[in-house]
Amino acid sequence: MALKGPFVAAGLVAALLLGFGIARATDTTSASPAPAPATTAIPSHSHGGAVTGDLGGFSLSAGGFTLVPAQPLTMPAAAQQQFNFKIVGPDGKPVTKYIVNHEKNLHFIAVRHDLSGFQHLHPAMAADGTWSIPLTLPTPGVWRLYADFVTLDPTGQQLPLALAVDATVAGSYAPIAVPPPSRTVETDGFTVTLEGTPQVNATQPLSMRVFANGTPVTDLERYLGAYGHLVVVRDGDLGFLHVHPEDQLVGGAVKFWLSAPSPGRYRMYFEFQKQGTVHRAEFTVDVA
Ligand SMILES: [Cu+2]
Repeated sequence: MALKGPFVAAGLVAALLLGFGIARATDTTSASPAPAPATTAIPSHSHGGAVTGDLGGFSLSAGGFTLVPAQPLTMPAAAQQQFNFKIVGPDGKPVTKYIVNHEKNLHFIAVRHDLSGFQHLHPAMAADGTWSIPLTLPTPGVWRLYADFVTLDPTGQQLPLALAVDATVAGSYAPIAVPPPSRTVETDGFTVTLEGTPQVNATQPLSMRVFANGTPVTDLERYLGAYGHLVVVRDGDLGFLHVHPEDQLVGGAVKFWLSAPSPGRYRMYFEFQKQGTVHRAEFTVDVA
């Protein structure tokens, strides 16, 4: 496929073809995901791997665009501070034109380097292109801060990007081992199960089911336009991808389509909403 090996959501196929102009070559080894419904907004899915053909979130710059923090990258633990930054474009000017992607112009995600912490936030942009978010990093350690957005390249093509910067929180760092792989996760009184096994360079279904008291939850709500959001971070280099499921629930499950860029261990942060509250289930997945 044109996007070599990134995790890609099936709904992406149509969005990519229509929205990003990237053809998807035949992948004979993979299942054929159904095209996204025509009602899907374009582009409705971002994914950090679109530009390089692999995971994103490795560097301050990609595709001619650079994340420029406005303050030092050392922060106190558990203290809220305003985190400001700009995205500077190939013309040297702050970007102010973004394409709405899942109801937001920019998604801001923080992950501690040992993958033990996760936050998904939505900064506000001032007219001059300065993004601002009240940020509290709760524990010492190095945190990767991802800015996930879609903008326009100099030719006017939509360009999805995941730029990243590391911030250090002072204090005694106690790394937490990544939990072993499990197909069942308990969170906030829900049980979330994972079905499917990602493969390298072969698109496979990956479904999440949410249960409460052993009963399937049938009234999941859309959060930012989707029944689920999946942020995938690779253990070892924190390579990043933010993917979205099929537009509708499939047999009650939130169904993603994924292709792994490499063997290895991944942490998958699955967000879903019920009764107005967003919950998160975190899975460790080993790809052979
Ligand atoms: Cu999302």
